[in-house]
Amino acid sequence: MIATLVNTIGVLLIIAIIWWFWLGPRRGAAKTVAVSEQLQIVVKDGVYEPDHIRLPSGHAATLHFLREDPSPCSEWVIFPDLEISAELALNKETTVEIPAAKPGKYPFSCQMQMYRGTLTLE
Ligand SMILES: [Cu+2]
Repeated sequence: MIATLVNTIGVLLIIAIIWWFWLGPRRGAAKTVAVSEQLQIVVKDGVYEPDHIRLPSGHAATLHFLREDPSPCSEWVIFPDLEISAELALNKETTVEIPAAKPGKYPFSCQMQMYRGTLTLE
């Protein structure tokens, strides 16, 4: 009886964790940000802020990541489709060069995909 209860709680906990990190409502601002010379992305509390970035395609750009989250989870930012990964310094701005690329959606994330964002080139 107790074992069943413990198992049930364990399963519910796992579902809650999965929901929170992968399936739940996006906690990041879903706003789209226009291109600016100095676009800063703050890495904090499980989200990139902003997490949707729009840039003109065919132009190289520089993103400025400010990581305020000390957890190792947030240490790397990865753009798999652009073959970019960058180690983010804590409480310091790290610049990430985005090469000129074709229009499209380029997701980016930390290495465990808990932090997630989308770069749209258009
Ligand atoms: Cu992570």
